[in-house]
Amino acid sequence: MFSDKKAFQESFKKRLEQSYSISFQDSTRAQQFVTLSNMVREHISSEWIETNERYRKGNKQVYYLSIEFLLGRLLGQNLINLGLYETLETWLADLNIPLDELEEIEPDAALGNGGLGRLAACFLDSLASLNLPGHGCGIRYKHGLFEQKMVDGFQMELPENWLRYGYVWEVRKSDLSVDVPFWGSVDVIERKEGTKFRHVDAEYVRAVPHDMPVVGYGGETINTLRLWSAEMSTMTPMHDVLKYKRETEAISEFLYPDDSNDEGKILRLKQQYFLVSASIRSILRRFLSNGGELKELHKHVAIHINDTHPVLAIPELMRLLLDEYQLSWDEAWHITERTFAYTNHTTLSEALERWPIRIFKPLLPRIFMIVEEINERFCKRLWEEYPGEWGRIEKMAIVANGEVRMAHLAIAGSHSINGVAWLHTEILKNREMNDFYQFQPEKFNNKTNGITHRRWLLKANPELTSLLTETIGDGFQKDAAELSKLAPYADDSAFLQKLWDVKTKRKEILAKRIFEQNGVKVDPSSIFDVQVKRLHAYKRQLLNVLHILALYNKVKADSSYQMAPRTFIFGAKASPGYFYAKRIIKLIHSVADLVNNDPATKGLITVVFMENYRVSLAEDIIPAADISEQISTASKEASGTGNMKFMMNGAITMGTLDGANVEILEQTGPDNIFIFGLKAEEVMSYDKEGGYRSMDYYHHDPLIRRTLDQLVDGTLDDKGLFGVIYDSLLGENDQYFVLKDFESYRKTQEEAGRIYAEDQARWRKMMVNNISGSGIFSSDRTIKEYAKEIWNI
Ligand code: 26Y
Repeated sequence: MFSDKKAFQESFKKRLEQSYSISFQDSTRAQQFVTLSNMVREHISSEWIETNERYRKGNKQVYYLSIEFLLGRLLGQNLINLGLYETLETWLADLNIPLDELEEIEPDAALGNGGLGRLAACFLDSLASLNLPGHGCGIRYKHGLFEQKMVDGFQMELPENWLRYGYVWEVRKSDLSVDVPFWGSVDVIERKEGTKFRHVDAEYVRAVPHDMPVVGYGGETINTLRLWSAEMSTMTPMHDVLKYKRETEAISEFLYPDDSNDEGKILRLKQQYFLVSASIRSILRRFLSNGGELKELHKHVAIHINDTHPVLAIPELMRLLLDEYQLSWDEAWHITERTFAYTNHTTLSEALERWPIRIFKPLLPRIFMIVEEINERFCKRLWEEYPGEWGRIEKMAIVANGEVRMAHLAIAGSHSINGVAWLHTEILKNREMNDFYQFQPEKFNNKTNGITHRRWLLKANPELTSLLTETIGDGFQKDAAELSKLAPYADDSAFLQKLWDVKTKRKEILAKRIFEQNGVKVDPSSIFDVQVKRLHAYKRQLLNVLHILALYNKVKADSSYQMAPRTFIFGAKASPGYFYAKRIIKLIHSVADLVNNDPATKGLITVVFMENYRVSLAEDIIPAADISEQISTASKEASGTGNMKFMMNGAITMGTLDGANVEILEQTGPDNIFIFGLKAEEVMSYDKEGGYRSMDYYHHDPLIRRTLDQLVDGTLDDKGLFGVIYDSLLGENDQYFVLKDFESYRKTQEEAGRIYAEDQARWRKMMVNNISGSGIFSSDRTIKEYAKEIWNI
């Protein structure tokens, strides 16, 4: 289909006309997009079948269970991975169809919030590209992450609707549906062979799989992402059918609905069990139909749980092995513990999941029984290890104080527990999970995150990709480690100039988009200083915006103050119920209004907030960045992955020694990164011992004082909107050390600006050293480590 230009063009036109009963001349870009995508999907179908056949022959399979997959758009990436992009671009151009316009039609598949979901998507790409048998299991939310609309500087959330025109990349497989039980009770039957359990009066929800192809680089391997959709089951007798329909379909309606009340909590827990019950049963079905022996399951199947959200997979597998396949507890546990591995993505206590028993038990009665049994046996082992140490055992228990602790269940039921960056894993081992580490140190390991260079370099930045290819050959496209070949070019002025031209080109493209979206003119020769990520207090967008305000004050107070012109670019969604985060978004807008409209700073400082940050927007922003803001309070960001994407695109990190920044520094060396602020040890020591008084910084630093006063003195608004922010810094002692790190940040920013303006040769060299050192952050490296050290594939 894609081997001959004439044949392709004919077939494309014909299919277009047949599908839409419209002449080719009159067809829309959307119709062209759908037609092309369908052709691509059909093109890969034989490889998809072959991949599955290959897997049937007995090699070990990995299943990556995740409540989020933040895929973004697929057409362009699939074409790149199939090696068809450039060909089709020219063939379509012949028909007067710009391929990039077709790509723009595709809605982002935004089935995720941020880092954790995007990591899952990068991992799928790496698994397929390394020809490894790894598949995703997730939920087909009808509405992905909300769309952010800015109204007067306030975030509004609109429902996202990625399925509105149908979705070209999925295949519905109704015949592989599974019925998932909720509520009801458990019947205990005593038999000679032992006790048996059965669900009684359960309400069933039908899980219908929708399979998506995951196209590996080179097109040899097409893995599967199976997303489950919730529908009415024919196993549930009809009572109040409307209510049943509503409650059933609600399960796959939205990504993470509000969980601030019990009703929302039940829905979240339903989603989690729905995902794992359907996935585990489909995994077992496939394993058994290929002639697998259950007692050998762990030798043929590895199941990875992405944070604790899918942790009920552990008791669900136990349930199936015990109740449906009549294994003994010890046999079942032996298999289960060897099958599962768990990744932790955060140390923030508010993100550690705990479910009240009063919610858990009635919804999942049999699962609760099993969790209690797991807990009892776990505590008994602890008792043998630590006789008499009640306090320790209670701290480590899985069920305690009326709650089920999901992280403890994950640790008990997995053979591997990993953090996502060196520092994060150290903190898990030595603090957050220290009791468990002491008990079973061999389970703990680190797997530093990565990103797929196929999306974040080849796809997002074709200009840089071409330049690299002409400079070091195309080997890096397959193997990102070859980016290190660029190192010698750090002193090659001809190359440095070309690199600069590429960056400028990408800044011009972004500037155009900013003008279209925000109506703000930004200067591509200014420093593009970028912070894009979810909005959260610990990520400290506040430090960034206060620094901008302070800089503005400095320029206003001293007209001789020299600075390189800067454009500060933000992108961030705040969780709908997170009031403080939303107020910071408003603050960014208010500062932008003040600064962008003051003739005194015109052309020097520009502030832009780009609405609706998402994967496809990131692909435009990241290649254009000069500075990458990674300024979380040390010890709070598990890894970060945006930091890696920026580095690979030649932006210089402005960061704390947090998450993977520590390892980025290791790669670049201290001369190619801007590090500032408290170290993790210092933060943790303040957290524990106290000794920090934010008020002192207000009193002793006139610039801080002047800047903070503006939050409440009417400079930015006259309705007291920013009192909460002012109070968090001074009244509540600045939990995230914004003021403590302020001066260090300001100085480091000044240094960055100075180098950019006065020592451009040095800056360009830094860019090269970042790109050449970024290969290790390819998710291919990460996935190889998982494959070898955790999954044993
Ligand atoms: C349970 C609920 C409150 C919850 C919802 C979403 C808890 C956690 C999350 C998402 C967490 C997340 O995205 N964590 C990020 O994971 C990335 C991939 O490992 C890390 O790079 C990043 O530092 C971390 O914040």
